[in-house]
Amino acid sequence: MRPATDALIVIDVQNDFCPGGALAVEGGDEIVPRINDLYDHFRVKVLTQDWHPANHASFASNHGDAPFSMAEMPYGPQILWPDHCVQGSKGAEFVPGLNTDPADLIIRKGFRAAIDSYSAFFENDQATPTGLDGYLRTRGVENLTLVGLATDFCVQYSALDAARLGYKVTVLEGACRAIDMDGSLEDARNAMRAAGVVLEQ
Ligand code: VGL
Ligand code: ZN
Repeated sequence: MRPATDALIVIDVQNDFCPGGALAVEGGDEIVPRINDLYDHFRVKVLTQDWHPANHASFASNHGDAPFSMAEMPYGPQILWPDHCVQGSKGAEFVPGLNTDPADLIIRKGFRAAIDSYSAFFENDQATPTGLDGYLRTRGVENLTLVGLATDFCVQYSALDAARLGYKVTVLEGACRAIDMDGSLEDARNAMRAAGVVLEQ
């Protein structure tokens, strides 16, 4: 059992990011048994849930554009996604096989229509906090182990923000799967390593 300074952060293991979902990540469902086992080793366990209103600005459908095209937002360039993880939908639910009972906290993100939120810590403007840092800090957490979906988007952004906030961060790649568009997985691995994030299997 890890000490209470160590937290497991499970990123967005939701139906829409698994095969058959609206923004399916190849093999996304394969990581579920490993995550269910990992809970036993951590005293502090947090799940995140991507949770968008139907009029969300990251949805291509709301711009009349094709999914996976780019848009310019006030906070910078943004990939336009297929509608996914709409609040209250089946796609936004956690994958049925994922044990959610051990979670101390479930934090939702991406609920503001005008701004996307990949990271568990900040929205994509890099400034609006989700509150997770305050939660972890007030519980005395210093070390984070990140798992979930997708390695090159929400896991990467969470890992980079966590490192910037001063946490020691490990990403268990074996318990993650990637979207991998245009080399985004390799870019994410390089950026995480450069930020001092430890990549383990
Ligand atoms: C994610 C794209 C859009 C993720 C969420 O969980 O990696 N990616 N929303
Ligand atoms: Zn999303």
